[in-house]
Amino acid sequence: MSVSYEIHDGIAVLTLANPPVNGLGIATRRGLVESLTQALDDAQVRAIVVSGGERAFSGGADIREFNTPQAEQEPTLPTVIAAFERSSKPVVAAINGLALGGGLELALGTNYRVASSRAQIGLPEVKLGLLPGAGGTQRLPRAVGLEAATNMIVSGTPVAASLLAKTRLFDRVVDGDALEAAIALAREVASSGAKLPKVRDWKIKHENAEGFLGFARTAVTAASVNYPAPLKCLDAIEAAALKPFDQGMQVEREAFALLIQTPESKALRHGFFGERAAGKIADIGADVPLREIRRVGVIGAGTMGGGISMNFLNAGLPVTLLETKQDALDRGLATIRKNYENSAKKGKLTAEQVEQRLALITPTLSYEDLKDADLIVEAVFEEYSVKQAVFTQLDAVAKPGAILASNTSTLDVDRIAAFTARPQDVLGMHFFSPANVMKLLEVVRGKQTAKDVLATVMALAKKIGKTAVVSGVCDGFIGNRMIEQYSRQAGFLLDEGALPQQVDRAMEKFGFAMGPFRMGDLAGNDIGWAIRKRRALEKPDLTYSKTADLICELGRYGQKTGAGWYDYKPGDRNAHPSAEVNALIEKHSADIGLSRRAISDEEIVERLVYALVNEGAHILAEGIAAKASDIDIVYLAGYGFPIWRGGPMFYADSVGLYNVLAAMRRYAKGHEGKAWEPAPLLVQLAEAGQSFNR
Ligand code: T1G
Repeated sequence: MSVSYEIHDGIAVLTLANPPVNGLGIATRRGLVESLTQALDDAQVRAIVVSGGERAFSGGADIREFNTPQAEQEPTLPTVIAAFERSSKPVVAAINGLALGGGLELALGTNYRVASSRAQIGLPEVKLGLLPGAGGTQRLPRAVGLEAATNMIVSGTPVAASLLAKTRLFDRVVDGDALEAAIALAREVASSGAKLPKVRDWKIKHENAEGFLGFARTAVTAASVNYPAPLKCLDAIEAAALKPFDQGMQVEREAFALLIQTPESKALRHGFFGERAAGKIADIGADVPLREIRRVGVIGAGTMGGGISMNFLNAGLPVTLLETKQDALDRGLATIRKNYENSAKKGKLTAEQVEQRLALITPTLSYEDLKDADLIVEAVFEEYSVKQAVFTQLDAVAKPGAILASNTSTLDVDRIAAFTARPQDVLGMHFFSPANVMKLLEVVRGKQTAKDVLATVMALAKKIGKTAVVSGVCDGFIGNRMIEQYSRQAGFLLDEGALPQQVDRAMEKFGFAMGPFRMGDLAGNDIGWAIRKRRALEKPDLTYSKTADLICELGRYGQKTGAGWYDYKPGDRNAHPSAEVNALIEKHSADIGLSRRAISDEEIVERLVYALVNEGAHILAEGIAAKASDIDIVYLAGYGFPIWRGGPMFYADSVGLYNVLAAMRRYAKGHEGKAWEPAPLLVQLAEAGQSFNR
């Protein structure tokens, strides 16, 4: 039953019951209309209350239905809302928890609204590449005013009901449960005989609507270059301000029909569900008990250890921070303090909160102080000998059942686990620098990692605000293993005729936050240099452009040395093309007998992105990633892949795997063509006309 029906002394209470968020799928929409009809036909019913229960009024339309026949199946949401709006009996919405998207639109179709003060109120459709498609763009401006509605709709950011208490949107805003107050209001209005208010009849009062909308359009145009939805939101809001209601509804309906078919919206919805699906592990059900994490130990107070510690401190978890030397420990603590004080300067934290978080740290030089920790994360030097020393000591002092995690980004977690007598308690937690900022966390599942250990860390990741993706054990896990192929192609393109600024510009135009060479200069080119040296011993046939080594031999490690692929000026982080590096690249092409050629941006983008896709296909086939959307989430959350393109695997699906494979086969005939050996899974799917994200 998706809508329950009860009578409380003449007041019909319709309660949405479609957990977890009362999504307004077809069954719920039908249930609403049937319950409304029942209440209208029941002579003893004097007024009607629509409730969602305590947790959520409604999280909106059921996004899973979009681009399927159910989404258009009557009663559609506009039909449901129109039915409530023409009700002959007063209808009061009781809003607890949240009213988002279609949920808020449903409430806007009732006569009265009562909200709990902390309820989250919003129209987040724009974050899915859509606009409110059930009257939200027409009713919300009438209820909260043109400017507030424009901000809410174009940003998609919800606000607490208490902030809207003085607007016409709510007739009552109460602390605690809104249902009782809604039933009381229903009794009042039932006996008042007053004309039933309808939001659609209200006027939008603004002294200069056209001026405001013109200003908003300029701002939104600049901010939404790759996203069609925000400007469509403005078109509909403008119609609300300047046209009769029904004409405005038509503008909204046409815009919605267009946006729901856009690749951007499909990509954003893929990201929405992909992020949630990443937390679901096929062989670990909700019945797996979680270990309690009350106290965390972090080993290493360097950049990573400090950032990792802050994640737990921010979630209120005490951290015992261990270093080997007092000065290193002091430096680490000072850096954590500086980071928090910077946040306080930006108003993100109060001075008191800074002290509260710092007070949760127990600095120490002794492993003994880790004996009560429920989880210990090491962020020490990337050498097996160092890891072995750490895990041997942890094995001796950590309490039974403590989870032992390595922040390693390249080493074998199974080999690390074997340094202990408790491999079932060991896994990888690969944070990305800066660890207190980057959302992505690769959770590396060792062969012997226990199910409850993995489930506990995945739940903890959500608690500390990370987007966690499970990776199997391989060199580079998911993200770095793929970025290595991406970087190889970037280097080959330099040998063949491109320059760093052209490659970066092409990739940033495609939508990457930062091209490969600017990224190298930021992260430090010496990191890749060290990996290539190691790789040369392990995989001598894995070729790279020598240019990256040549600039490192010149000490051009990047921003940290004032020069890398680009030149930098003191105090200026802007990357300036370097005549010296460009000359070195051009000379190198000659040295290897390559005559440079003009390379199109399209080729640059195809080669770098398809290099990711091909390695992703291997990762998928090997089971390192359980599903293609996990790979997409790694790239959306951790590598600056453009959100509106849905991630490398989703993007390849949207191009068509047939076309991806054809392009790869073209590149296989060129310089270093053996790098384009297609992954068998890619070939198999392309030939079957299938996609990665089934
Ligand atoms: N449709 C379908 N499933 C949804 C959903 C939705 N609207 N919202 C959440 N879920 C699923 C989610 O995938 C997860 O599933 C579970 O519910 C719990 O979600 C016509 C067109 C509501 C703030 O954009 O922001 O209305 O993984 O893990 O952290 O104008 O979900 O358990 O299988 O996120 O407590 C507009 C989207 C829709 C809100 C709750 N509404 N949802 O957060 O739980 S379009 C939205 C959220 C629309 C109309 C338009 C959050 C939440 P599973 P969760 P949470």
